[in-house]
Amino acid sequence: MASPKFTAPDGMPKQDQVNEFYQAVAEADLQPLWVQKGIMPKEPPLAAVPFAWKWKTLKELAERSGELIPIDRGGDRRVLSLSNPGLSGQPFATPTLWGAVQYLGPGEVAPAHRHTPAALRFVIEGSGVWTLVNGDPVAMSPGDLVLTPSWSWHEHHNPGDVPMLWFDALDLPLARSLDAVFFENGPDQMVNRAVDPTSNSELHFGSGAGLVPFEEKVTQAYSPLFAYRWKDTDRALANTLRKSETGTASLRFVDPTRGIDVMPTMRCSMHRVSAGAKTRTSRRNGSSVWVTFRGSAVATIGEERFYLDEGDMFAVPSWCPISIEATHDADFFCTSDAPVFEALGLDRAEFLD
Ligand code: 1HN
Repeated sequence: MASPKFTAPDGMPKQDQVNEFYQAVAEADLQPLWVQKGIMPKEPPLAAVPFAWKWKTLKELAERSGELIPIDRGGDRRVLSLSNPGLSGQPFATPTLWGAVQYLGPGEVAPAHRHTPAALRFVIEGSGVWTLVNGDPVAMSPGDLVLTPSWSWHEHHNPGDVPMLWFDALDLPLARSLDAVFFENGPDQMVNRAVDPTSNSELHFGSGAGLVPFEEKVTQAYSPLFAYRWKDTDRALANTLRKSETGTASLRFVDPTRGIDVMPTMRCSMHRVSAGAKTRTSRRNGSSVWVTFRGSAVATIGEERFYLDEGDMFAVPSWCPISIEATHDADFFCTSDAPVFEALGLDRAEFLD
């Protein structure tokens, strides 16, 4: 039936009226829902693929970048990003997470800047580096998790005589898809001070054993503790494993004052799998990036099997089943976008075995 306001020219065939209608809709920058395909798929259509990057390659290329590429203003960091082959050449490990290996040579400094995408480091190799987070010097050693939350000033210093290599993760792809990326350079004048390896953040919030400052209220969106030390993580994993019947232990890094994720966009966790043990097969929506910190294992992600050795990194896309079977006692660092899904009420997870 014709609408009261639009009368088709006398005798115009129906099909011509329909064609004219579609043309008018397009000219008005509108699109009818009924012709659109795939707008409400049964399950998320995935672009990112399960993928692993070998440490041998990451390390070799990071070292070569150290010899060939200076750290200058502009680039600011010597970083090789994990580029998921399913993401059309974008420098992202998953649709929401940036993952990378960063190399800082002896005597080098990565200059101060800040950005709204939140970042974290998980140290793989080296010693003697410290990073200045909002003026607080935080020492870095293998196995440590170090946070540089959204909009915090940060610069990295390597006054020692060995290079350091670490894993970087940022919520950059997420922030970018929200049009939320801002960036600012800091002063070129570097803070040059002898570093007490214990940051103020650790003195206040990192004593452990459930103790936090008596009256200090934390109101920011991220953890006031900027460093989670390997010796604490290792001890907590060992304690958990002692009472585990599965040969596996999984721990989450949290804000010590509130028990919530360390940052609002990235969950951080550490997983220990004893030689011969296997995790359950599970999946969740949202994606994650993993670092094999110690040992070796076979990970089954979706249909693919990945043979993992120390330093190998891998990406788990949304809704992809994953299980890990250790060939030697293995430890994994993992970061995911789970807090975002939970905050939005979009989280879904299940076990498949
Ligand atoms: C960044 O600031 C760092 O501060 C590392 O170490 C990786 C990737 C994209 C944008 C900024 C860092 C980064 C980054």
